[in-house]
Amino acid sequence: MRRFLAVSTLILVGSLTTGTANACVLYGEHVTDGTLDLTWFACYEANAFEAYTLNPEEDPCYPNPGGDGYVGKLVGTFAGPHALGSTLSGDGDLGDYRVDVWICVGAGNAKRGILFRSSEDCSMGYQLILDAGMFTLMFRYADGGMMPITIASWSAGNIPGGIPAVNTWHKFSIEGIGDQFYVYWDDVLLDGCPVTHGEIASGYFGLYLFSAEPTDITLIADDIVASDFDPSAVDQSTWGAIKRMYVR
Ligand SMILES: [Ca+2]
Repeated sequence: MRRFLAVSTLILVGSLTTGTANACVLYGEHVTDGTLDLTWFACYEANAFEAYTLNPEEDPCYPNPGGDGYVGKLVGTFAGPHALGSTLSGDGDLGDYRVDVWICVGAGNAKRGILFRSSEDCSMGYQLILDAGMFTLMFRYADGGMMPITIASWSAGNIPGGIPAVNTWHKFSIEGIGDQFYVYWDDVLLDGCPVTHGEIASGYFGLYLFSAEPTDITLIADDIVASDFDPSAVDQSTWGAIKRMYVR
Protein backbone atom coordinates (compact mmCIF):
# COMPACT_ATOMS: atom_id res chain seq x y z
CA MET A 1 0.00 0.00 0.00
CA ARG A 2 2.78 2.37 0.93
CA ARG A 3 4.56 1.61 -2.34
CA PHE A 4 1.36 2.26 -4.29
CA LEU A 5 0.94 5.64 -2.60
CA ALA A 6 4.52 6.62 -3.33
CA VAL A 7 4.12 5.72 -7.00
CA SER A 8 0.79 7.58 -7.22
CA THR A 9 2.37 10.66 -5.68
CA LEU A 10 5.22 10.53 -8.16
CA ILE A 11 2.82 10.30 -11.07
CA LEU A 12 0.73 13.16 -9.71
CA VAL A 13 3.69 15.43 -9.03
CA GLY A 14 5.19 14.43 -12.37
CA SER A 15 2.08 15.53 -14.21
CA LEU A 16 2.20 18.86 -12.40
CA THR A 17 5.87 19.49 -13.02
CA THR A 18 5.37 18.98 -16.72
CA GLY A 19 3.45 22.16 -16.29
CA THR A 20 0.39 22.55 -18.33
CA ALA A 21 -1.40 19.22 -18.38
CA ASN A 22 -4.21 20.75 -16.36
CA ALA A 23 -3.73 24.37 -17.38
CA CYS A 24 -5.24 26.18 -20.29
CA VAL A 25 -4.01 29.49 -21.67
CA LEU A 26 -6.90 31.92 -21.79
CA TYR A 27 -5.07 35.04 -22.97
CA GLY A 28 -1.50 35.56 -24.17
CA GLU A 29 0.26 38.81 -25.05
CA HIS A 30 3.68 38.39 -26.68
CA VAL A 31 3.57 41.41 -29.00
CA THR A 32 3.98 38.94 -31.84
CA ASP A 33 5.75 40.41 -34.87
CA GLY A 34 5.63 43.83 -33.25
CA THR A 35 1.88 44.17 -32.83
CA LEU A 36 -0.35 43.62 -29.82
CA ASP A 37 -2.06 40.22 -29.66
CA LEU A 38 -4.78 41.24 -27.19
CA THR A 39 -7.18 44.11 -26.79
CA TRP A 40 -6.08 46.41 -23.97
CA PHE A 41 -7.98 49.31 -22.51
CA ALA A 42 -6.95 52.15 -20.24
CA CYS A 43 -8.42 52.85 -16.83
CA TYR A 44 -7.58 56.52 -17.13
CA GLU A 45 -7.58 58.88 -20.04
CA ALA A 46 -4.21 59.19 -21.82
CA ASN A 47 -2.91 55.85 -20.57
CA ALA A 48 -2.27 53.31 -23.28
CA PHE A 49 -0.51 50.00 -23.68
CA GLU A 50 1.27 49.99 -27.00
CA ALA A 51 3.58 47.76 -28.99
CA TYR A 52 7.20 48.80 -28.77
CA THR A 53 10.42 47.52 -30.33
CA LEU A 54 13.47 47.52 -28.06
CA ASN A 55 16.53 49.22 -29.49
CA PRO A 56 19.68 47.19 -28.73
CA GLU A 57 21.76 50.38 -28.71
CA GLU A 58 19.60 52.49 -26.43
CA ASP A 59 17.16 50.45 -24.37
CA PRO A 60 18.44 49.26 -20.98
CA CYS A 61 15.69 46.60 -21.02
CA TYR A 62 17.18 44.96 -24.11
CA PRO A 63 17.13 42.00 -24.56
CA ASN A 64 13.69 40.86 -23.43
CA PRO A 65 13.30 37.31 -22.02
CA GLY A 66 11.46 36.11 -25.12
CA GLY A 67 14.33 37.39 -27.27
CA ASP A 68 12.13 38.79 -30.04
CA GLY A 69 12.73 42.47 -29.16
CA TYR A 70 8.97 43.12 -29.29
CA VAL A 71 7.47 44.23 -25.98
CA GLY A 72 4.62 46.33 -24.66
CA LYS A 73 5.00 49.81 -23.21
CA LEU A 74 2.67 51.53 -20.76
CA VAL A 75 3.17 55.26 -20.33
CA GLY A 76 2.26 56.95 -17.07
CA THR A 77 1.64 60.60 -17.71
CA PHE A 78 2.15 63.20 -15.01
CA ALA A 79 -1.15 64.89 -14.35
CA GLY A 80 -0.45 66.27 -10.87
CA PRO A 81 0.00 65.41 -8.13
CA HIS A 82 1.41 62.17 -9.50
CA ALA A 83 2.01 60.11 -12.63
CA LEU A 84 -0.22 57.10 -13.06
CA GLY A 85 -0.65 54.41 -15.68
CA SER A 86 -2.93 51.39 -15.73
CA THR A 87 -4.11 49.09 -18.46
CA LEU A 88 -6.36 46.04 -18.48
CA SER A 89 -7.21 43.06 -20.65
CA GLY A 90 -9.14 39.81 -20.38
CA ASP A 91 -12.65 39.60 -19.05
CA GLY A 92 -14.37 40.99 -15.98
CA ASP A 93 -15.80 37.55 -15.23
CA LEU A 94 -12.38 35.90 -14.76
CA GLY A 95 -12.42 34.35 -11.30
CA ASP A 96 -10.07 31.44 -10.53
CA TYR A 97 -7.06 31.99 -12.75
CA ARG A 98 -3.35 32.76 -12.84
CA VAL A 99 -1.54 35.60 -14.53
CA ASP A 100 2.20 35.65 -15.32
CA VAL A 101 3.86 38.86 -16.50
CA TRP A 102 7.48 39.62 -17.34
CA ILE A 103 8.35 43.19 -16.37
CA CYS A 104 11.54 45.19 -16.79
CA VAL A 105 11.72 46.73 -13.31
CA GLY A 106 13.22 50.00 -14.52
CA ALA A 107 15.49 52.38 -12.67
CA GLY A 108 13.76 52.36 -9.29
CA ASN A 109 11.83 55.52 -10.04
CA ALA A 110 8.27 54.22 -9.91
CA LYS A 111 6.00 51.57 -8.50
CA ARG A 112 5.59 48.88 -11.15
CA GLY A 113 3.49 45.74 -11.09
CA ILE A 114 0.42 43.80 -12.10
CA LEU A 115 -3.31 43.97 -11.51
CA PHE A 116 -5.50 40.95 -10.78
CA ARG A 117 -9.30 40.64 -10.56
CA SER A 118 -9.48 44.35 -11.30
CA SER A 119 -12.65 46.32 -11.79
CA GLU A 120 -13.04 48.05 -15.16
CA ASP A 121 -12.05 51.43 -13.71
CA CYS A 122 -9.10 49.98 -11.72
CA SER A 123 -10.55 51.33 -8.48
CA MET A 124 -10.90 47.83 -6.99
CA GLY A 125 -8.83 44.68 -7.25
CA TYR A 126 -5.59 43.03 -6.24
CA GLN A 127 -2.04 44.11 -7.11
CA LEU A 128 1.50 42.75 -6.93
CA ILE A 129 3.77 45.80 -6.88
CA LEU A 130 7.51 46.37 -6.66
CA ASP A 131 8.01 49.57 -4.68
CA ALA A 132 9.83 52.52 -6.24
CA GLY A 133 13.06 51.87 -4.32
CA MET A 134 12.81 48.18 -5.33
CA PHE A 135 13.37 47.08 -1.71
CA THR A 136 9.83 45.81 -1.17
CA LEU A 137 7.29 43.65 -2.95
CA MET A 138 3.69 44.26 -1.94
CA PHE A 139 0.48 42.30 -2.42
CA ARG A 140 -2.21 44.96 -2.18
CA TYR A 141 -5.96 45.36 -2.27
CA ALA A 142 -7.61 48.40 -3.81
CA ASP A 143 -10.96 48.92 -2.11
CA GLY A 144 -12.12 51.98 -4.04
CA GLY A 145 -10.43 54.41 -1.66
CA MET A 146 -7.47 56.68 -2.31
CA MET A 147 -4.74 54.31 -1.15
CA PRO A 148 -4.49 50.55 -1.82
CA ILE A 149 -4.16 48.46 1.33
CA THR A 150 -1.07 46.25 1.72
CA ILE A 151 -2.15 42.70 2.61
CA ALA A 152 1.33 41.12 2.58
CA SER A 153 4.84 42.37 1.82
CA TRP A 154 8.33 40.99 1.32
CA SER A 155 11.55 42.97 1.70
CA ALA A 156 15.21 42.45 0.89
CA GLY A 157 16.12 38.91 2.01
CA ASN A 158 12.53 37.73 1.69
CA ILE A 159 12.50 38.54 -2.03
CA PRO A 160 13.82 35.45 -3.86
CA GLY A 161 17.15 36.44 -5.40
CA GLY A 162 17.30 39.56 -3.22
CA ILE A 163 16.68 43.15 -4.20
CA PRO A 164 16.49 43.27 -8.01
CA ALA A 165 19.07 45.19 -10.00
CA VAL A 166 17.90 48.15 -12.09
CA ASN A 167 16.50 47.39 -15.52
CA THR A 168 16.41 43.61 -15.01
CA TRP A 169 13.49 41.45 -16.06
CA HIS A 170 11.43 39.63 -13.45
CA LYS A 171 8.33 37.49 -13.56
CA PHE A 172 5.34 38.67 -11.51
CA SER A 173 2.64 36.06 -10.92
CA ILE A 174 -0.62 35.87 -9.01
CA GLU A 175 -2.86 32.85 -8.85
CA GLY A 176 -6.25 33.20 -7.20
CA ILE A 177 -8.41 30.23 -6.26
CA GLY A 178 -11.47 31.46 -4.42
CA ASP A 179 -10.17 33.49 -1.49
CA GLN A 180 -6.69 31.88 -1.63
CA PHE A 181 -3.87 33.77 -3.36
CA TYR A 182 -0.54 32.26 -4.40
CA VAL A 183 1.94 35.03 -5.17
CA TYR A 184 5.14 34.21 -7.08
CA TRP A 185 8.33 36.13 -7.86
CA ASP A 186 10.36 34.56 -10.66
CA ASP A 187 8.32 31.37 -10.23
CA VAL A 188 9.16 31.13 -6.50
CA LEU A 189 6.16 31.03 -4.17
CA LEU A 190 6.56 33.84 -1.64
CA ASP A 191 6.65 33.21 2.11
CA GLY A 192 3.30 33.15 3.84
CA CYS A 193 1.28 32.05 0.81
CA PRO A 194 -1.44 31.30 0.26
CA VAL A 195 -2.75 34.63 1.45
CA THR A 196 -6.43 34.52 2.37
CA HIS A 197 -8.57 37.46 1.26
CA GLY A 198 -12.16 37.25 0.18
CA GLU A 199 -13.24 40.64 -1.05
CA ILE A 200 -13.14 40.36 -4.85
CA ALA A 201 -14.11 37.21 -6.73
CA SER A 202 -13.36 38.16 -10.33
CA GLY A 203 -11.98 40.78 -12.68
CA TYR A 204 -9.52 41.77 -15.40
CA PHE A 205 -5.73 41.39 -15.33
CA GLY A 206 -3.39 44.23 -16.21
CA LEU A 207 -0.44 46.46 -15.46
CA TYR A 208 0.15 49.23 -12.93
CA LEU A 209 2.56 52.16 -12.86
CA PHE A 210 2.77 55.00 -10.34
CA SER A 211 5.15 57.78 -9.35
CA ALA A 212 4.82 60.67 -6.93
CA GLU A 213 7.46 62.56 -8.93
CA PRO A 214 6.49 65.15 -11.55
CA THR A 215 7.71 63.19 -14.51
CA ASP A 216 6.40 60.86 -17.19
CA ILE A 217 7.26 57.22 -16.54
CA THR A 218 7.07 53.98 -18.50
CA LEU A 219 6.62 50.29 -17.84
CA ILE A 220 8.02 47.71 -20.26
CA ALA A 221 6.38 44.26 -20.15
CA ASP A 222 6.12 41.14 -22.28
CA ASP A 223 4.82 37.57 -22.31
CA ILE A 224 1.67 38.30 -20.32
CA VAL A 225 -0.24 35.06 -19.94
CA ALA A 226 -3.50 34.39 -18.17
CA SER A 227 -4.29 30.74 -17.64
CA ASP A 228 -7.08 28.64 -16.27
CA PHE A 229 -6.63 25.26 -14.66
CA ASP A 230 -8.66 22.28 -13.71
CA PRO A 231 -8.53 21.93 -9.94
CA SER A 232 -10.66 18.77 -10.13
CA ALA A 233 -7.45 16.94 -11.08
CA VAL A 234 -6.30 17.29 -7.50
CA ASP A 235 -8.12 17.45 -4.21
CA GLN A 236 -8.84 21.14 -3.61
CA SER A 237 -7.77 20.99 0.02
CA THR A 238 -4.29 19.72 -0.88
CA TRP A 239 -3.76 21.76 -4.04
CA GLY A 240 -1.47 24.28 -2.33
CA ALA A 241 0.50 21.63 -0.49
CA ILE A 242 1.17 19.66 -3.66
CA LYS A 243 2.18 22.76 -5.59
CA ARG A 244 4.69 23.72 -2.91
CA MET A 245 6.41 20.34 -3.41
CA TYR A 246 7.63 21.34 -6.84
CA VAL A 247 8.16 25.05 -6.46
CA ARG A 248 11.84 25.86 -6.69
CA1 LIG B 1 7.67 39.63 -27.24
